[in-house]
Amino acid sequence: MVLIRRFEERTEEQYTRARIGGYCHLAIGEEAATVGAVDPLGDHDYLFASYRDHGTALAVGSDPGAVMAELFGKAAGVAGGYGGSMHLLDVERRFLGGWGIVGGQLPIAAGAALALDYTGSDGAVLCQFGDGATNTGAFHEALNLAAVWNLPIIFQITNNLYGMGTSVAMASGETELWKRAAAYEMHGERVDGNDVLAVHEATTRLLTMARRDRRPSLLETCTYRWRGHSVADAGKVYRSADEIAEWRTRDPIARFEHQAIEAGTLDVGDVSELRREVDATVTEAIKFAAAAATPTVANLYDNVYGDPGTAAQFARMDTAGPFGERRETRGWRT
Ligand SMILES: Cc1ncc(C[n+]2csc(CCOP(=O)(O)OP(=O)(O)O)c2C)c(N)n1
Ligand SMILES: [Mg+2]
Repeated sequence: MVLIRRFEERTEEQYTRARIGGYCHLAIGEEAATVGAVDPLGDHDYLFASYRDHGTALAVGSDPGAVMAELFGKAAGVAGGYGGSMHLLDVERRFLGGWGIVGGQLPIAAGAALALDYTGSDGAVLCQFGDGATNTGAFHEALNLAAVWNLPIIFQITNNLYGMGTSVAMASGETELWKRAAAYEMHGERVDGNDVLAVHEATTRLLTMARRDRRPSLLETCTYRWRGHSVADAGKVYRSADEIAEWRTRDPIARFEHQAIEAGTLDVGDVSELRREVDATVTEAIKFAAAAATPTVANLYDNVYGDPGTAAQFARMDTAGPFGERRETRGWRT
């Protein structure tokens, strides 16, 4: 959680230095909802996330340097520099993305769960998404399929109370989002998403339900994003300063730090040492990303088309004209 927090703070700073292009969504304040759910995953389980995915990649163990390099659009990034902030990926760790379309990952995650079932794997799928995604058709289609096919999947709503600038109260007929599971006779529950131990306990239990009992579930983790929706939004127009201040008093990291010190698992010295290590790791990640090479245009269509013939066709493409080969375009006009 400390790594995610520091990584996000430094990412914000790097964005303002124009080292990161495109969209950039920070998850400061949501660390416990991410870590508490990702940590219980085992060697055969798969993970999906929304575009607010930096913390998810770090939680699954992706190299911070490769994650930062992806944000910088560099070839050494986790998606070769092709994906950027919203499309982080670590297939080796079974993290199948970062998805930019709201709700887009849900049917794909259900498909992955079907594949696990079909191949007789004992793995399960954890699919994370925002409260806004629960009002898309894909949410209902995916939950319905998961229910009728008994798929081994946990649908995790990271309820941070807002879509871009629209509150859950304004957008949802039922604001207790976990109750939507009832429409599919699926197990649903809500936990405090700023309590890492509560999220961990619920996810561990629901993973067992998915793997052993072949029962899908809907887990709502309630949290708050401290920053705006993206770096282009200050996040202060549609919510009050009091609300933001109130949620900041429920800092998930400070809370766990307190719990761990009380329990004698950590002492104050351990915490400062951890923070020092994390600072160094993130500084190193930025240095690595800044020095890394950019991808070449010639490789732009690698990994896009399965047919090697298509890739060869694009390799011959005139870079000045986006659609079609130079030879063909000239022939067209005469
Ligand atoms: C299908 C679709 N519609 C609209 C958008 C634009 N959009 C990007 S993020 C977002 C809000 C989503 O909110 P939520 O699911 O709560 O996730 P959060 O940003 O809070 O993590 C919207 C509407 C999109 N990316 N995809
Ligand atoms: Mg939201």
